[in-house]
Amino acid sequence: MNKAYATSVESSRIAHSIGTALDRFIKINQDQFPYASGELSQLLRDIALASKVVNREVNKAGLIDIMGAAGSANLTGDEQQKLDVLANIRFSRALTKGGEACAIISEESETFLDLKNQGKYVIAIDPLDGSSNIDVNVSIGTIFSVYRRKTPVGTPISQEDIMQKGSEQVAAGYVLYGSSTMLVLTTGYGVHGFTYEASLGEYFLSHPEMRIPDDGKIYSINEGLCDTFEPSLRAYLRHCHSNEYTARYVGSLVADFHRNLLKGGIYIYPATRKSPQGKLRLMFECNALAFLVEQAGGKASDGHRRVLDILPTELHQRTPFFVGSRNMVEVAEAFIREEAAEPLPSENY
Ligand code: AFP
Repeated sequence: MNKAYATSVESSRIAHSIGTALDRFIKINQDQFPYASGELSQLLRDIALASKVVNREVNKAGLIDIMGAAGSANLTGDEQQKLDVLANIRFSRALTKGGEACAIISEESETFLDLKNQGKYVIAIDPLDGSSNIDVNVSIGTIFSVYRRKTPVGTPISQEDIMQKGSEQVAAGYVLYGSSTMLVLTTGYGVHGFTYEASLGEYFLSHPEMRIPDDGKIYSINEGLCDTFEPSLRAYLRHCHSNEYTARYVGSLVADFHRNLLKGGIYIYPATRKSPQGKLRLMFECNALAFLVEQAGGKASDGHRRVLDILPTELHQRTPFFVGSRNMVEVAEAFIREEAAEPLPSENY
């Protein structure tokens, strides 16, 4: 081969490897997966496949009549969007057909779905989080948790299989439908991010071994609700102001979480007057992100205790949520502990 030609090929895009596809990554790392029998790998492939379909639908949301409200409300009173409904169907169908999941609990459904099969895994999923952002073209996401069923295969699904603590997750992740689409995943061996290459129809490993910085300068909270927060939290916000932290709040949990994971920061959805237990759901939103953040070196708390240690008593249970850089979450917790010492915020705001 002519040397000049070889050099030009070398410096061209052809010379660069396309990278590790999700399937390959799962295969290579299968022995690291809990209960490495191949079933969890297949389950993750099923979720990835459904997310590609949802990604396609999210991307054409403005083109066809799937934007806007579906005209119904889900159990927790949120207006269901058409895309919420579509995403719920896509994920449920993929998981049902895949055969590895024995039960699905979804933020969009009142009770769990017993698939009455030989599957060993229970899936908790928020098929499309941040749906109020769909109509305005802002990033949205899917959040999922994977648990191992506790009762023997072949018997009906019981409460014991469904109401598990977050610490019992065997895998968790999210898909961010943003400026690019990413799947971020943990099976308890670190956190890995995969970016979707639409023309190849594949996720490729783009962010191996993700670590959240121990400290950050970003705080993410709906500060418009400030007057309804506990005094201790308002004191923490004054701490953020006096340190000139940067306020960033998309209002799409996955997008806010992802940014803080990469840059360092804290996301808070606290107790408010309207929602004394916070707005976010323990089993559909908080547990997965808590598992991911811990695997990335960060922390997730309800202000007092580790989120992953909370034993759920209701399917749609809510919890206050403080998640992000370890030191920032610990400082926020310290403010919460000192609640009684704080002056009334109305005197200061
Ligand atoms: P929607 O799905 O109703 O848009 O709610 C999104 C969400 O659960 C979470 O993604 C956001 O961080 C949070 O609610 C935003 O809530 P506020 O609008 O009360 O700030």
